[in-house]
Amino acid sequence: MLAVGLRRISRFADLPQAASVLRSFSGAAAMRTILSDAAIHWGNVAKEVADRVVRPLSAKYDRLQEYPWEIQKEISKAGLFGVWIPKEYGGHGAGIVALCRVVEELSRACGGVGVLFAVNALGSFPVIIAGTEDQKRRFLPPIAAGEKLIAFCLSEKFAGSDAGGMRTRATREGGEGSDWILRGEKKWTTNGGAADIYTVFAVSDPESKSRRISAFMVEKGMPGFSIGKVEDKMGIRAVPVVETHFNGVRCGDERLLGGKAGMGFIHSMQTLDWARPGVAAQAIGLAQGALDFATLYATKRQQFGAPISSFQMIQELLADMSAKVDAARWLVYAAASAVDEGDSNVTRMAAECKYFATEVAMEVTTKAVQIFGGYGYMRDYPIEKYMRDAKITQIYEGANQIQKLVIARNLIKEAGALDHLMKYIPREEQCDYAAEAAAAKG
Ligand code: COS
Repeated sequence: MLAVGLRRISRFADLPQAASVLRSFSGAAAMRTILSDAAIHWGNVAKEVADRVVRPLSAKYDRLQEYPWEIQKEISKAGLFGVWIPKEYGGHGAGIVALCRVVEELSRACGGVGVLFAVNALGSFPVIIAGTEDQKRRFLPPIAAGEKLIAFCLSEKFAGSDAGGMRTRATREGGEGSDWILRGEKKWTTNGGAADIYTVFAVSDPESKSRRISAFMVEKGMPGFSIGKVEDKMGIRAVPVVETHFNGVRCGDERLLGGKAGMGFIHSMQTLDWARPGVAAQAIGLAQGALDFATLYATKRQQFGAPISSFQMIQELLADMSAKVDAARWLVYAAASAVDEGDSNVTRMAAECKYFATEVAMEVTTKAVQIFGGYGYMRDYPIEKYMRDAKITQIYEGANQIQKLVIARNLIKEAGALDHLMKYIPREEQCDYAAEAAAAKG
């Protein structure tokens, strides 16, 4: 199934404008062969914005913990908010691999900005996946143009990994056919406050086992909607993470995602399948960014009369970091491509790349701090921020323990395809003398 994805991305083999950005990766030539034209183009645009605007402002917004509107405007001006949105709704229709390239390049300069961007994909995926035509026409074009930002409201204080355990309710209080009234609160709404649109999941049928949840499109300014606690975070400090409150928010059926109640949980899971490669891309951007600094620093830092890059223990660290970043990167592109192709094993691949790349990011950014030694621990050096930003990637959009559960569940589901191998596994038979004796006795 992965083969389908790889075939698709290799269609774009002839890429004259293949970019300077790719030169900075090992495997640049392979990337030119494998990535689509669009993915290369948008990755380059993102790299230019990241180097010109994001990197110089990264420490400032990390300290301030404020939304960096000056960066958002540049990302918007560059057309990046339209990358994943289909052309018919104002976007570039460049797909998930291109989205991942953008997230990777932004995150290489600042993990907070990487998610500030990527969270708009997370919020808008439910509309792309399941929205009615009217909802797509209404909500997607302003997001693609960077005029409106969107957030995704799934988690709650008591429903994190157990997303289905949410308590926010959507009730037709006036009976069948009346408007829905949303009551409840959501936790860890990334982009909350900055965003204009909120994709909100709520229990619409508490009696149902599998069709309990529906999604609603809520907008800033609607009566009953408010922002609660604004979190003070370890990392990704450029983007707000808040509690969102829904105290009697009235939604007509035109705000019910897809116009049909009960499909919300399934749509949230499909959304996460599409979005997890984006978190993984944030992770590889962070890992690559930290590796860039660690490599440079190792060649400049002198100890015992020589650059520390000449010491084998430092080389061992760098080699390990480099190999893992490359392995993670190709897995992310493969998973993103599987989403673009609608491959049937998308759920497993998305979880695998999210799990693997984010573990790599944590390891690589921690090792980068080690290479910087005492300086690496200090906030006026750029490296400790990578480690702080990396930590959240192991947690959000499904903790890595959940990713492993999803991987194993799906692997087991796919086991039927391996039945033809059964003939190579010896069949053991055990003599049952007791049964034989009983039968002989008659
Ligand atoms: N695509 C489509 N449908 C899916 C799906 C997917 N990837 N995963 C599950 N479903 C469907 C199932 O088929 C099932 O449908 P039916 O009821 O029609 O049979 C339904 O959803 C429930 O699935 P399941 O029984 O697997 O749900 P669980 O409650 O066991 O939860 C996990 C599954 C744990 C995987 C899910 O709750 C999860 O991903 N949690 C993490 C949430 C998360 O990532 N939060 C972060 C939010 S963004 S910051």
